[in-house]
Amino acid sequence: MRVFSGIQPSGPLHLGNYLGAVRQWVDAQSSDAFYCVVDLHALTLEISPDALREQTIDLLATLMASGLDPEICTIFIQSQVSYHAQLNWLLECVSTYGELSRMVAFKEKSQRQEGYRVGLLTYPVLMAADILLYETEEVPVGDDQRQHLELTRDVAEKFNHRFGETFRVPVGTQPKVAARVMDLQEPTRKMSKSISSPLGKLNMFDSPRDIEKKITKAVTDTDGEVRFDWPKKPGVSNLLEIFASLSGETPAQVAARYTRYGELKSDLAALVIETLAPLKRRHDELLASPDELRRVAARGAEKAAAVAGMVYQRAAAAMGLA
Ligand code: ATP
Ligand code: LTN
Repeated sequence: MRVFSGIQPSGPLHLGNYLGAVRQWVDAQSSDAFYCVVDLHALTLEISPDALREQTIDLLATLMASGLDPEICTIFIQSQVSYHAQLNWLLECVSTYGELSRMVAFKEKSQRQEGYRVGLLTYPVLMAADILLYETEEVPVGDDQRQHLELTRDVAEKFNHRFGETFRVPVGTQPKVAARVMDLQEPTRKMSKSISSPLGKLNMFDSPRDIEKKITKAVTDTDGEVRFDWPKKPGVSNLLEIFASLSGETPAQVAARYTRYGELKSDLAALVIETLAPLKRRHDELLASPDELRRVAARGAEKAAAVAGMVYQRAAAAMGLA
């Protein structure tokens, strides 16, 4: 099964990124899996060149510390495989302004940036290029990426219809629990790197004290009953989903074991700390050898380019490029 997914080097990963995306990647890794640090996508954010460089290497270390093994799968950096930017242009010429301006992520993010740049609008086309270059069958992502995946499928189908069978049409996959981890302070909105407040997001490498503090302060409700019920009890349901995702139970099974919020929160904090501690140690070790991380990326880019080059040539020829 050909698997592809990508993640932006836009800052430290939070628990939503880990449970919604990265852990699925680890489960799906094989010689047919390609995972990409999408640094070109991160250029749509306000980010300094030094920060982008540092966060890109840090993200590589985070992915490997989470269990991705470059001996098993291919891990690479998007900008090191030039076909992504090249196919992006070809696909921009089959995508419409209308479909891109309907993307929810664009509508939200463009409201936050005054004089937003064109890259924010065309962002999902580059994402489609990422995916289609690898003849991808499955794209493991969190729930918030569903609409972008639909656009990728539409673009692929439109291209195939107009220029002949060129791209495989992929599907997105989400985990059964924790596909949409919510902000701990505003549990009706997703935990986000760029939008959540410091108390609202649990970073993978927060200190044990911070993890405890953030979970203790997580917003719940006043009826005091531990019950899994998203519409009525989003705060508690969010904690139950996170717990279940880490313990391998269902949220209802976890709920059945607790009567008080305090106990649920302190056990959840202990479980999060215990799960993440070895990953943090490994992350720090890996970061101590940045040259080795760069070698991993270079080898990954070479393997990725061999596949992407073939698909890019096919698309370019189909469109009539010489
Ligand atoms: P930003 O806020 O900067 O857009 P983000 O936190 O949404 O960042 P991304 O880098 O856009 O994170 O997403 C990386 C992966 O993590 C994607 O597959 C995305 O679906 C997933 N993901 C992001 N947030 C969550 C969340 N709260 N719950 C589950 N999965 C998530
Ligand atoms: N838009 C995605 C990141 C992303 C991606 C991809 C995910 C860029 N290219 C290709 C899957 C496949 C996001 O998480 N914000």
